[in-house]
Amino acid sequence: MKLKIALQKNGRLADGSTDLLRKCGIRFSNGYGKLRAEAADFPLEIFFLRDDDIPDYVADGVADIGVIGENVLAEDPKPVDAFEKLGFGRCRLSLAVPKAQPYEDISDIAGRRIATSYPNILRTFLKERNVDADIHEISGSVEIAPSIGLADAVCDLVSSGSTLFSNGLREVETVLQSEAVMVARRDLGDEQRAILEKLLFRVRSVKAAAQNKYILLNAPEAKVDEIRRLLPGMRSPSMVPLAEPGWVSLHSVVDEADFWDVVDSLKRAGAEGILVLSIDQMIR
Ligand code: PRT
Ligand code: ZN
Repeated sequence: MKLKIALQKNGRLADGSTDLLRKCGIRFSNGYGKLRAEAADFPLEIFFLRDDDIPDYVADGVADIGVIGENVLAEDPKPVDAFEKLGFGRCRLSLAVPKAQPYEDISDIAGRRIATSYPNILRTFLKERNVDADIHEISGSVEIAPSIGLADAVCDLVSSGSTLFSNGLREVETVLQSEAVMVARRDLGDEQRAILEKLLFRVRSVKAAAQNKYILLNAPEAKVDEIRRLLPGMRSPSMVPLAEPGWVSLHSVVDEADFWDVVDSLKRAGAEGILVLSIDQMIR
């Protein structure tokens, strides 16, 4: 018995998805043009598909689980369970208008033509704000619609913002935040569920590791109490005596989000020789 997972073949979620499996210790080959692979050391069969097709494949049970952008499901809901955010493929669906066009608030969009590939999400967003606008659904290159006279505004996915910027557009509203999410079919059998639990345990260890750094530092014994208070650690920091009398080395784990602040306070408290390392997996 194998668990079948559907991943995007090419595109913005492809590398994140295969990297995640590899960090989970799952090896497989996904050479050019390959549509199917079997993992060498985990009961997993991998399908490489277009992202838009993945929700249907999972809903129909052709695949048991899949990785897609939350935006895809929000636009076109399917009977699948989205159960685990994966921390990559982050983007937002935003409204943008030409730079020179005045914009105070959403009421300025009323009566305008908005080009988008996300008509359902946009319609709901506008309705909730009692704004009536003309939604033009187009399937690609949404950002050029205003400059060719097709629309007065766009509603499109944004990550760095450089596409909007180079098309003379400015972001004025965030309609939806999105990231890659794992989805599953609703009628998974017990055996598949057991494999999924095993996979999820690894996925969560990889995610936790990405959110943390391993930190090592040297400190005079007299400063240890003060420095310990700055280091949360999983339980408490490890402490190893240095060859030089009166000095110790402290090891701990810090949150990736504020490790620069922690490093600054550690230096002020007398820490020296600070090393910060990435963590591959973190088992809680
Ligand atoms: O062939 P297939 O159908 O599988 O791929 P696709 O072309 O439909 O999808 P793809 O690979 O473009 O996007 C897949 C998923 O990646 C999306 O559904 C989102 O969940 C996620 N994602 C994350 C993004 C972006 N970031 C993103 N930046 N999807 C699209 N973009 C577009 C954006 O609209 C802009 O046009 O990328 C362009 C560059 O963005 P900036 O802001 O960095 O300039
Ligand atoms: Zn697609």
